[in-house]
Amino acid sequence: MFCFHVTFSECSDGQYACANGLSCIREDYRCDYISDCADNSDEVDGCVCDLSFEFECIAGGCINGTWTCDGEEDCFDGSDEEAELCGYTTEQPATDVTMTKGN
Ligand SMILES: [Ca+2]
Ligand SMILES: [Ca+2]
Repeated sequence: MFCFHVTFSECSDGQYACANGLSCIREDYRCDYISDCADNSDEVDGCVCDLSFEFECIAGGCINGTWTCDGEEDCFDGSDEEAELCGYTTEQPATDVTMTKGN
């Protein structure tokens, strides 16, 4: 028996109701590193990171530990690419590198 506090009345058994109440996703889509709810609640609610190989995003949610500082924001809040975490210099964003050659 499912006894969740489901606010989205049309979610069926085996589905997870996103915290914003706007959508239902498959239960097994929770904590799979991919944000399926618009509010990312499926990656935060009840997800427990195994820090031996996962990184816990500041806003919640887990990603593969090897995904930190790889130039792509994998956390919903982008905290896996925080300059402080990765040691980037703030003056030189990694995404906007200009190739300047002397004439
Ligand atoms: Ca997901
Ligand atoms: Ca990343």
